[in-house]
Amino acid sequence: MTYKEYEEIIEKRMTSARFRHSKNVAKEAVRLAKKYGADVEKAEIAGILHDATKESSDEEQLELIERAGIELTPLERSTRKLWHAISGAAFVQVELGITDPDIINAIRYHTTGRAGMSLLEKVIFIADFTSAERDYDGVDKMRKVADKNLEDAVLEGMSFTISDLAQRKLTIAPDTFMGYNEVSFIAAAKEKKKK
Ligand code: DGI
Ligand code: FE
Ligand code: FE
Repeated sequence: MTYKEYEEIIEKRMTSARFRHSKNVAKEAVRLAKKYGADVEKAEIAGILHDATKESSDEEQLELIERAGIELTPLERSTRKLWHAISGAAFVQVELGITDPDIINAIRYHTTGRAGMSLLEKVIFIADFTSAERDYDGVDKMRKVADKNLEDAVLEGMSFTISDLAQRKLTIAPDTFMGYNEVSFIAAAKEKKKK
């Protein structure tokens, strides 16, 4: 299937505002992929599809997850915010027939991130933070860092999410803090080398 065909499928699954977000993430993912040498075509496809199930019912999401043979951990099951990334990865496999593991993982981990992210996973993770319509406090800084260094941007994004969740006393997924620990450790080692 082509990008345009995926776009048509996505448009029917969500409000115009979220569709606009999805198109903006695809566009930003293409920009970042070109800048950092990721696969541009995969970045555009993962970008348009990343929130495919964000507006699907709980029942539909759980069914997709089951059909894809994915087992939720107890924490994942109890954190509804995390479902759409998992059910989105399931949707593109079972409904669209996508088999590329990098595209599937980019969708699967776009919300939490994780340790050992691929270049494409990082591109989608960041594009979701820096897409054109985003206007949260700190987005300017995020865009600046994303234009300088992708790893620093991942650290910035994960630190932003963890601070926000901790502030609201919400559960933090292990993938989120494992990802954070990996990139913060690497950043600290880099700083040490400079001295
Ligand atoms: O789908 P989007 O709105 O474009 O963005 P997203 O997929 O990053 O989802 C953001 C939401 O997910 C936001 O409300 C924070 C939440 N979130 C991200 N990581 C975690 C999380 N929520 C919990 N409880 N735990 C996490 O680790
Ligand atoms: Fe999302
Ligand atoms: Fe998104």
